[in-house]
Amino acid sequence: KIPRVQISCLSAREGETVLFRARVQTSRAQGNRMVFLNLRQRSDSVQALLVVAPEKVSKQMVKWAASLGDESIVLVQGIIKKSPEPIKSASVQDVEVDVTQLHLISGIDGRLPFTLDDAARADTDEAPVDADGKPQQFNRVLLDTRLNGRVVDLRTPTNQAVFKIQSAIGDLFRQYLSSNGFIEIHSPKLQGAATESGASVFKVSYFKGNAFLAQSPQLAKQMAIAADFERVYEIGPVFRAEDSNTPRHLTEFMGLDLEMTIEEHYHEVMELLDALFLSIFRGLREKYSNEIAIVGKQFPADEFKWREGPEGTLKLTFRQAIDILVEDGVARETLDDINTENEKRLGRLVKAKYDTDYFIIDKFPMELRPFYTMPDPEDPTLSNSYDFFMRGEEILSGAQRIHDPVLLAEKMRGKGVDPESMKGYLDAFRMGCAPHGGGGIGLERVLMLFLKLNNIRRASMFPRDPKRLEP
Ligand code: ATP
Ligand code: AMO
Repeated sequence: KIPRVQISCLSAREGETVLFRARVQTSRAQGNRMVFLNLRQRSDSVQALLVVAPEKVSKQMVKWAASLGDESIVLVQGIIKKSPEPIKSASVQDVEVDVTQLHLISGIDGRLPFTLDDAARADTDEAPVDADGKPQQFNRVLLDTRLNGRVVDLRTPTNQAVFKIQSAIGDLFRQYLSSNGFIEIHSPKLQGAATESGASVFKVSYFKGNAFLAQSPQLAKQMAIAADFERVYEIGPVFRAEDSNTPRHLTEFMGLDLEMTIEEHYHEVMELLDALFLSIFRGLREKYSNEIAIVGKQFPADEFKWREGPEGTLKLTFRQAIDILVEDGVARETLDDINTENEKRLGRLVKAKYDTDYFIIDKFPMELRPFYTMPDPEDPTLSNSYDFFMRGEEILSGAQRIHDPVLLAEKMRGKGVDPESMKGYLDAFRMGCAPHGGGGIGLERVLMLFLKLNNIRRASMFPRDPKRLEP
């Protein structure tokens, strides 16, 4: 029986006859007796050739192989031979396949939206030049075109690596939390009312009435604490009906949320979230350096930096952050809140001064935070809340929560929320609930900023934004 193998293992198979399935990246005829095929499995490829030979490969077969559409899938049987020339690329095998049989498994119906070669270049790339410095035929593929033909775009080595890293972030999140006593929960995405003050909701019809898509698992994760689960997390979709056409907003994103009880101080939660991020960053650096390097070729980025060791992660209070901006010339009167532009500016200032792409801002003014946020007992204009940043953009928002139902109802009214409309949630606290806090992370933001992809759509396999519901 002929062994079925992976292209990535072909180098070790010299002299053997093997069988494998692959995509035809390109096929190129040389005369009418020979055809070169470039075969690919995900990010690995190998050169194969078909040569007319008695009782093996017919002339018709060579002609047919030369006509195979790029990206069709074939089953190949062949003998592994030493490559005639040394191969430079790590993803290209340094052997050649002498094809003895070829079967079409899945053909191409119509035209590809763009070639994989074109998609493998940055959308901003200049046309590549050949050995004589002459610009080569090259079509720049814009982001929108890529997203329309997303399935083909996702086949590039860069995107294969991006989504391996996305999966790794979820794995590392889960591993860290489950080894620290958290359990995973699954909260409903269909809701009778809003779940997050501030963000707008999508309304869907629900039998004879309406329902809303959850804007965060906020209420459910707090109620799980009231139900004595003590440490919970969720990885699930979050829906935001905000008409934000920016490089960092989606209308549906993947939320990595957690909630936990507090023993003495809300900084227990902040410290745990910080340790969680460090374990994600370390895990990526240790196990995914190849993938990070592949992405870096298409999206050049300075390596993501964070602080290790005794000094630890940089933690600023909101006031200190404002002072840094004021010192740099931003007018204090404009700094009631830190807008996106100032957020990025702060990121650059922090990087220059502290050499880190990752930091925390603590103690936000109460008026900037949702109703469920715990005021600072020492200064009620401030709150026990924090945001985390990567490369000067927010990736996490979190806080200690109010667990006293009277104060909670008062804060709801203050933000224009009718406590009656959230009775089930308020009741959870009327029946006793331990002090607690948590945070919510946007998975696509972490991925985008770690790899510096510059647009959140590149960090989502099939992104949803105000203008896109397809594919
Ligand atoms: P959070 O919801 O916790 O604040 P976020 O990062 O999504 O997280 P938003 O308040 O939605 O924050 O927006 C943050 C920044 O993004 C704001 O400073 C706002 O000016 C900017 N922003 C939001 N929507 C748009 C938009 N459509 N165009 C330009 N900027 C926007
Ligand atoms: P917040 O609304 O700040 O907080 O959301 C938490 C994190 O989710 C990400 N995020 C987004 N990602 C993509 N597109 C969007 N439109 C978008 N909006 C937010 C960001 C943000 O930091 N309930 C609180 C969390 C908590 O307190 O536990 C909440 O939802 O990375």
